[in-house]
Amino acid sequence: MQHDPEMMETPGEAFPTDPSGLPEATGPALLELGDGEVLELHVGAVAKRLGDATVRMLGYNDSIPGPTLKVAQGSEIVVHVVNEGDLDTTVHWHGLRLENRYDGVPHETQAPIPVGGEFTYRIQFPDPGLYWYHPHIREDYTQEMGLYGNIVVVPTEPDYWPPADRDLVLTLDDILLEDGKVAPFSPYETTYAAMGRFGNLMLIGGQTHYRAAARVGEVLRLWLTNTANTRVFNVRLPRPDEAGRRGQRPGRASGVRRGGAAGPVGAGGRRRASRPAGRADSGAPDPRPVLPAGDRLGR
Ligand SMILES: [Cu+2]
Repeated sequence: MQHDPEMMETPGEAFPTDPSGLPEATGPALLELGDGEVLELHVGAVAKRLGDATVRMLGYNDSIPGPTLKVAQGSEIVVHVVNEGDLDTTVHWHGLRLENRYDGVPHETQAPIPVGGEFTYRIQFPDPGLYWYHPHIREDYTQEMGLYGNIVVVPTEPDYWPPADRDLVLTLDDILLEDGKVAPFSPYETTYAAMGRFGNLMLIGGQTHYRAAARVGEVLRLWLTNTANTRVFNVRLPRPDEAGRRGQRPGRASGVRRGGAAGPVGAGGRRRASRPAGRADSGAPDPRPVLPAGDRLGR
């Protein structure tokens, strides 16, 4: 039977835009989930600061991106989703091999979760790597509004990944702001063909000015998920001397060599990052910021 869920399920004249009184969006928590554990995942509206604007967006558990899930290969978790978003939703588990009935395809593998409704997923992780989750109804709107999160599946085999001191698990996104608001979407139909539109503000891990610091010689492994619904990103790490010129804390990353050529991040084992080139004060000791341990994904 032919159906057009986009046309039938979205109520109202326009999606709400007022952020007042909403919880402020947080950054993603890193949730380590053991075999059989239950994750409560709540879809709801949040207030998010983007540059000078505070806009109404949607978050999983009030965060943008949603929580980063860290699980072991071969494990299985239960995800209980409660939908208090703006419209029907499902959660699709991007790239995961799982039971079809939990794949989050509306009408095909499950009924949409109405606003005020809930659904329980049973998610398996047979393969190691980086995956992500997002809605599968009106993702032109709901994904742009912040509904996406990363999943890292840690391999059973200890040497499956090259060694790294730390992992940074990030999302790359863009969002279109006009007059201090997220540019509107039609509540009746997918507004942009091919499920997307270009934004004018770039978001790394949900932040407009993401920064990370690393010690000289430390190997950082970057996990990047493009959650933009149409943009392809040209990713580059700032050279240490560039970071210094801008008055930022130097961000030295593995794979960044003098001259700005970026090698494969995290591949090929340890490599010394270059020191700032040609700085008059090069005799000064390198700052060695204390790094948070919370985002370590090591086995
Ligand atoms: Cu997907």
